[in-house]
Amino acid sequence: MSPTGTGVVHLGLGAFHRAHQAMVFDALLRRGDARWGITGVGMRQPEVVQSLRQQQHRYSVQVTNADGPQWHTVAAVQATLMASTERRLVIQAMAHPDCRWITLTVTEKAYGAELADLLLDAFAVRHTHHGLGLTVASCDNLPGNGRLLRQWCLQQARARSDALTDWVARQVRFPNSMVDRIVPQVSAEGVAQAQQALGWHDRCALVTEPFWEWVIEDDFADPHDADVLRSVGVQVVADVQVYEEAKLRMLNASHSALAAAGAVLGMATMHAVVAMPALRTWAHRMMTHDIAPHVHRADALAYRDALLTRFANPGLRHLCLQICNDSSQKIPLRWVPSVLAARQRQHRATHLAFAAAVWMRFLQGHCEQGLAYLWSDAWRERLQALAVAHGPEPQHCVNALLGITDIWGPTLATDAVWRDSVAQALARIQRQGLLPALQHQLDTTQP
Ligand code: CS2
Repeated sequence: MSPTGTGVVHLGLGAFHRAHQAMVFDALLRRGDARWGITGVGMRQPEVVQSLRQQQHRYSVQVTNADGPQWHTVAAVQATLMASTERRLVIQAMAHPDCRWITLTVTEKAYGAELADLLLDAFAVRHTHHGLGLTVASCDNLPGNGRLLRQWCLQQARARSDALTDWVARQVRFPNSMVDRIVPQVSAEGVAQAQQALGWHDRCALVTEPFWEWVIEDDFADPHDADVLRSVGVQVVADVQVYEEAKLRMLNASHSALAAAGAVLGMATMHAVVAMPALRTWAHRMMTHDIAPHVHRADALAYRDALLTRFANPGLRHLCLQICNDSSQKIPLRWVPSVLAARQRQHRATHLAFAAAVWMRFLQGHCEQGLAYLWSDAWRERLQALAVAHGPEPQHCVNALLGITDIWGPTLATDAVWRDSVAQALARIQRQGLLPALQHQLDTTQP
């Protein structure tokens, strides 16, 4: 199959893309608009690309809710490539005149010169061969994701030539966007359910929730795309900042806090964690008192309630350890802005301080029953070594870990109120266990 000639090239072929944007583009293709077929590019893990190729790129998505599952077969992915071994073909696909959109879900940590260089190799071919502009939509959980990617691309372009820099600045649009849908990694259980329901062995079968949201800035190479996307439920808006801020600081922040607590308690899934009243109440109060007052989304409290209901979806089996992956990259975006906003107003942010303490306990790498767990994070070894070395001395542990300015920024390590709140919470967690420490926290804070 030709790897070129699809309207969309997507970088980062994880579960999220396949149960989110790929389904949006699938809806457009079903209406007969052939421009939205996808060449899906795996960035690192070849397994998903190999599996998709074996099943002619079709896969099923189970949308699970209280009334039982609904099954969808997605046919939008029409070709696949591996960036690590087929770079030339990836560039060819992105440079092809039929390619109108590049979408990205490459995770927070991938934003940098290497990613920009890959895009620029394709932009350079476009610039010299046909000059057709395109839309590059970053869909990663980063504030100002499109703007950030544009900055990286322009910076790398300047090192190449003024003409290319001008072309990128004029012809490539980088809308900011906020994407939301809970999509756990493929699991053996999901694959077995698909086999039972659909009668074929779909090794790429996914499970997701009914809710999905894609809010994207109205800034496209082809301005008609705004109405096309709206027609299938995408929200095209002048400014995504309010949505993206609430999503990162409420959904992702409470997700990370609950997931770390779940791991420490030896619980596997998010659904089990929010089924525990104390943990649910903690997340509720964290959002009510420490986060919502500093976000600009008008319906922040209704949003909070909807999030807790979504986390409780029993069909999702979203693993706590999956959410704990890359926490060193996530915390600066998910927790720190709320802590800073709260501290600026002399608010203690006790529930976020408790979250920071839970994360420090999480870093020790074993649950309260003594079983070791593993998670992936470029800084895991360094963080775990610090957490273990200072384990018996909570105050030292907090000083060492809060001192990492790449995570917490320059001011929090010297904020005595914040530091003491975290240290007190960590000391209590270590002395009494997480749930008794949390109960104490709930008994001594405002409902
Ligand atoms: C989660 C997100 O894994 C994580 O860190 O918080 O993937 C979350 O499920 C999505 O952002 C929901 O849209």
